Parts: sequence; C-alpha cells; structure tokens
Amino acid sequence: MACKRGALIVLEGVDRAGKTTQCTKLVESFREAGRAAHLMRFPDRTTTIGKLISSYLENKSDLEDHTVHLLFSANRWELVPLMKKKLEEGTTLIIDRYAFSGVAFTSAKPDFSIEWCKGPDVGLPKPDLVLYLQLSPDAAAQRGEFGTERYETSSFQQRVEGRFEQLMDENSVNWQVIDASQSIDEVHDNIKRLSLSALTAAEHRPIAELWR
Ligand code: ADP
Ligand code: FDM
Repeated sequence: MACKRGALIVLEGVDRAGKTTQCTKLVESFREAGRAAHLMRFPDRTTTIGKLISSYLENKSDLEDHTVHLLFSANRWELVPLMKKKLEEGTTLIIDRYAFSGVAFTSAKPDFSIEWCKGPDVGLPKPDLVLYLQLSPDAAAQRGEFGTERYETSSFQQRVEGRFEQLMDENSVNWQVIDASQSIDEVHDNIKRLSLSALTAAEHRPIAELWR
C-alpha cells in the first residue's frame, strides 16, 4: 500500500451507554490531532433501504424478522464502496454500531442462532478495533427513559446484552471493553488512547474481512 490507510473503529454497547456522544468526540479529537476522520452510523437511515429500516424501528411498518435482518446487512453492504474509498484515502472511520449490533439484536429474538445471523455480514470490512461501552441497566436507566422505538424495552435489551457477551468471547475480533459508567471525559480519554494505537497498528496492514 503506497499511502497509509485509515483505521476502521466501531463503537458498540447497550442503549444510552454513550456511543453517539463518544463517536462525535472521537472524530473531533482525531481531527484536532491532524488525522482525517469521518463519522458513520448504522442503520444509515438516509438511503432507500435505511428508510425501510427506520419505518420498521419506528413501528410504522412491520417486516418479517429474517427480512429485516437482511435489510440491516444490505444497509451496511451498500456503504462498503464508500467505506473502502475513505479508508484507502487515509481517513479513519468511526462507526456508531455495525454488524455486531446486527447479530446481537436479531439473535435476541426467538429461534435465531448467532451463526445464522452472522452469515450475511461475513466478508464486510473488518474493524481494526471494536470498543464495547459497558453499562449496567441501573446506570443506563439514570440517563433517561427508553424511547418509543422497537427493541427499547429492558427485557429485550437484557437479551441483547447477553448476545454481545457471547460475541465478545471470540478472539478473531479486537474487542476492548470500556467502563462506560465513568465521566464523558474519562471514557473519551480511554477510547482515544486505544483508537490512536489501533490506527498506528492498522496503517500498513490491508483491510481484512470480518468473520472470514
Ligand atoms: P447511546 O448512543 O449509546 O444510546 P448517547 O451518547 O446518546 O448514548 O447518550 C445517552 C445519554 O446519556 C445522553 O443524554 C448523554 O448526554 C448521556 N451520557 C453519555 N455519556 C455519559 C456519561 N459518561 N455519563 C453521564 N451521562 C452520559
Ligand atoms: N439494530 C441496529 C439492529 O437491530 N440491527 C442492526 O444491524 C443495527 C445496526 O436498530 F435498536 C438496532 C439497534 C437499535 C436500532 O437504533 C438502531 P439507533 O438509535 O439508531 O442506534
């Protein structure tokens, strides 16, 4: 590779763990350090597929469970050309949720295995670092009520958390667990340090493929 590529950094975690807050701060601090960075989030509700997903999440439409799982995955694949272009240009991508949310949420539904859920996302660009913001349900509750979207109930979120824990047992992915109960600045300092070191490690390595 002639020029140094950017790193692919994903933030995952339970509802209200601080993913959106931290993604925004991380992009800012990369830019302040003179490194190009771009924020993305999944689902990306702006595309045609994303609009179908958004309507489903807002309970404005119903979709069969396998179908919506495949749409979430298609919503990632449609952004892959852009992701690769940016990474190859040297821009670091900071992503709010990725395939891990895809697997954790669908496999929290009855009769879905983790193996089946991973299938459509096999081969996506593999993150160089996945930061899991860990927060207890009690601490999350202190940050506000659940919203009104699909999946925003404590019993479903608890099953999702269990699935994330199963996914984190795999060592083919570079998971780092962050204590998200710390202050916003403390969490930021931790993830900034890990992200800058992931960038240094990734710069001369080709982009790998997830779960392959
Ligand atoms: P997520 O994207 O994981 O759902 P957000 O970043 O939207 O979480 O944060 C949820 C709420 O919690 C927001 O009101 C945010 O200001 C607040 N928050 C985020 N991080 C912290 C923190 N470390 N301590 C206290 N409150 C936080
Ligand atoms: N979600 C997110 C899924 O079910 N599958 C996926 O692949 C992804 C990326 O969609 F409930 C769920 C997780 C969450 C909702 O909410 C998206 P936010 O507030 O836009 O992150």
